[in-house]
Amino acid sequence: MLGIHDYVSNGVAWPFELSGQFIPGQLETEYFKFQKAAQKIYGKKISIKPNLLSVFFDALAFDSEIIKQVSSIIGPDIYIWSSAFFFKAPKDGRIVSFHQDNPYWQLTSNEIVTAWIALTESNGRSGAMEAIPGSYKMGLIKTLDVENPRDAYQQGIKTTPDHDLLSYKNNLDEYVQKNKPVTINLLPGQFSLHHVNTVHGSGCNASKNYRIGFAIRYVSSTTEHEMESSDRALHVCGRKSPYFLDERRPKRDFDVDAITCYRKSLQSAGAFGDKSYG
Ligand SMILES: O=C(O)CCC(=O)C(=O)O
Repeated sequence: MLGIHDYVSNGVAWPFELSGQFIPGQLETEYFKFQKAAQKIYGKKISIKPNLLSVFFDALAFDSEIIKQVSSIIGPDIYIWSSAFFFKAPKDGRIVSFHQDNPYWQLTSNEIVTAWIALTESNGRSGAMEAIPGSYKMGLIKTLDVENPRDAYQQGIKTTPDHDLLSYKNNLDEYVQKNKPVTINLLPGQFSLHHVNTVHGSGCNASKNYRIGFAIRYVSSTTEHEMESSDRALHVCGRKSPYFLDERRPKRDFDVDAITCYRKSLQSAGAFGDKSYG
């Protein structure tokens, strides 16, 4: 456990509790309900930006406890740049290799924090996220094995082995051997926070249960993408940015406006070419 007071030295903190409006046992059920509807409408599961299509996941992304913690880190002017489900089935051999986020995301600021919400229990056995405290202070430690991840995502390129949920190698094995990661144990309804340059990853799920996380990427209004002249993001609070075209909050699950907005958002940098994480 590393509290919010230690975030500045560690670049990672947990556990935090969602506000009382969510029943922890309901989160996993809502995930499967969402994916059943996605399967009907799109013919596949959806990983990226599900909060643009679902009233429940929209409410999670705007949870008052998360926004309180996020604004204490990046200030009052906030957008959601991206979000994703990270899904591991029981006895799932897939991993997320250790990495820093910004080599993949190519954003211009450091005012970027992820809230990772546990929809199920996440622990050492089920393939919880692990992170190296203090690693964010190193800046970018290594580059990726592709020159331009924005292009590579759009072309659907993957250079990692099949069992890695990430698409590209960040080559941090040596750093991880020298700097021990800590395990972020979370119960359903708890969340962790990590900085965009914190080294993190996760192992396989050796348990009999699902391990499902919903990761939301909050950025300050002054953040931009290095390669794009404009981008799409969802305004949360505070000052707006002329750089971001507005995404919209869904009024009902998969309603016509939400589906139209989602189609446009699949072209945004934070959609990673509609990548799947599970
Ligand atoms: O869910 C995981 O195992 C990894 C998540 C992750 O890499 C992230 O949220 O940045």
